[in-house]
Amino acid sequence: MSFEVVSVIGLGYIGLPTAAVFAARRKQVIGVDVNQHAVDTINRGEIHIVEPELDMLVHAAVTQGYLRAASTPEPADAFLVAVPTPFADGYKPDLSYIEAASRAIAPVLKKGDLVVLESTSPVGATERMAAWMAEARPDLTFPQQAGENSDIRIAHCPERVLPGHVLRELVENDRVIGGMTPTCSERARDLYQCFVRGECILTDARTAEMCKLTENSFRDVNIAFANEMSVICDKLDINVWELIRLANRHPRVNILQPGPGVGGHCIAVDPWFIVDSAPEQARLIRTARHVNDDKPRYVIERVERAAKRFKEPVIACLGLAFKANIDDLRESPALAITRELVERYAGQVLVVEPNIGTLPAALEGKARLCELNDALAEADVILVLVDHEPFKRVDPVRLQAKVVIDTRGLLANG
Ligand code: SAJ
Repeated sequence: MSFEVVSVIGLGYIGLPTAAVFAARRKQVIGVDVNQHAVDTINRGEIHIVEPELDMLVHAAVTQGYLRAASTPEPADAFLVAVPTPFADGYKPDLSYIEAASRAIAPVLKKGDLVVLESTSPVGATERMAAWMAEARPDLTFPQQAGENSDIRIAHCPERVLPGHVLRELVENDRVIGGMTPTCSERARDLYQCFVRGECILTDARTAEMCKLTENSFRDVNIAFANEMSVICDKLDINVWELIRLANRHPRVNILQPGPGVGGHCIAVDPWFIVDSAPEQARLIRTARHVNDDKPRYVIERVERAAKRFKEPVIACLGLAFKANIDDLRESPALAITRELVERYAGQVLVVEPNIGTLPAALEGKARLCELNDALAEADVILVLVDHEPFKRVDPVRLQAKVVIDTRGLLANG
């Protein structure tokens, strides 16, 4: 049975591009979001998030009649759940969005439907999603009750796309698909193969959940290693960037880059889901989180030490985004550091962020958003927080009389 109508629940950074890609393959797509503003924006053929080329794709999908947004679920042949999974107090995973989505989908489910959880989730979340739906629909059977004969097929297929490259990676990346039964996996593969050019690899739901958490934890642990090396090198007066370049000449060494901390909504969150599931065993993963979370404090202390030599130091923060060449400030260590600095150096902080037009509310009236040239001319301390392209072209002559604290190895890279 083919999938004529596909519904995507949650139209954020993952759900909207996924909905648009299905629509581009001429599926009838119903996008569902509780945010009425997002629904209205999409139905006008516009978008409410920033991702290269997404605006054109959504505009085409809506005007050609393949994509439509709604605020409550409607019947479909496949449902993809792409809602947030943040952590609550004590780094506990918060599954309330998945629960709400499951209960909202349940009334429109019919025999033969497929439900796929795409949200990054702790191990066991797919089974819980199935349980919530089964509770609401005792007239249908689910894999936990009827195995291969179930009316509803359920799988986990975590997204793995890199913000800024979502549309290319959605199509090209391999997908790990974990069904609650082998038939569930195969149904989900049939769905994804309509746009995925990478390989679709089948496994079970728990392994697929853990696979996504493992990928992001692997990256977090490796960034923590780089961050720890940078602190050790500062103490021993060694240029960490040169050190890493040299060590990476070894054929089996590939150290990542230190920075001001780890931002975004994935790498700094997902490892906690493993820690929560296995608190006694996940020692390295927990420590890596602490090492990375501690880096902003370390950067602030360095700035304070450097600023002491000036009576009224002017500090230029280069970059606010959570990584290079994007405008996304969410969970950004650069923003957290700048916020802290404006509290300590009121009226003396300049911000250069080429990807935004106005300062975020937390900095409004407390710092001045300015051009790179002006900041370089006025500041005593230059603090590089993000490796945006324009910062790489700064003439070293302009930095000669300045104190430079370069958390990304752009200017001090030598
Ligand atoms: N960072 C460093 N040093 C590095 C690499 C990154 O400090 O060498 C920092 C970045 O500056 C940023 C943070 O880490 O603050 C995260 O950036 P990122 O580029 O590593 O990852 P995200 O959060 O944009 O996307 C990740 C990706 N996961 C992996 O690469 C394993 C992406 O494929 C996932 O789909 C995404 O998380 C997600 O949604 O889970």
